Amino acid sequence: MIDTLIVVDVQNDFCRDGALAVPEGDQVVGRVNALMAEAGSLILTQDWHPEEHLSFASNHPGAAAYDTTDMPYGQQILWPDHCISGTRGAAFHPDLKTDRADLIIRKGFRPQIDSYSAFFENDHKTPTGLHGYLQTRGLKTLTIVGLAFDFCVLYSALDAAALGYDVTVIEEACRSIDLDGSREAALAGLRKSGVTLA
Ligand code: VGL
Ligand code: ZN
Repeated sequence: MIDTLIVVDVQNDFCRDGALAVPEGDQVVGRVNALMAEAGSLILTQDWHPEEHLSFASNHPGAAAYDTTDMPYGQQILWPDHCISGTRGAAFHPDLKTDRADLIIRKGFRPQIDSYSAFFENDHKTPTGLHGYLQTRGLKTLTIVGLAFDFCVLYSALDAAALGYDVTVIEEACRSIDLDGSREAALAGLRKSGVTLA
């Protein structure tokens, strides 16, 4: 039995043929559906960017995808255009059983700042509202799964642990982008922060 399940960004653009396809991204869908069926509370996140979002390489003249740039809040990887609000790429994977979700939280909608974590934008200060929601519902034990393990799942889990939640990540229900060893770094970071890897 899972107390509160947070399903991160299982969206078309992170799956096969998507704009920012995570290798084997679709393969989590079956596993995630099974976990959702046994969750007490269910929250989904959705990466949700305007076209002019500054995490897109296309909005930085001369830049290529996967370059990095300095933003006021720190270093930012520049991504291919992805999860543009309202497009098919931003929609959940068609086989994901979303109907039981209590809450869908969208993130990354401010043009000037990216948001990997479900809790805070990449300045680590601007809240998404999820912490307030969980607090007011008294939900303290979180299981996090989804895409991508080494970005949005990672930062969500680190923030949750820092906020005092009891956090488990089920790695087999996640897949990584794995940019320059980011998967290994994510595993190490999660272990160090007291997140349970199941
Ligand atoms: C993500 C890169 C850019 C993710 C979102 O969901 O992990 N990664 N936007
Ligand atoms: Zn994004």
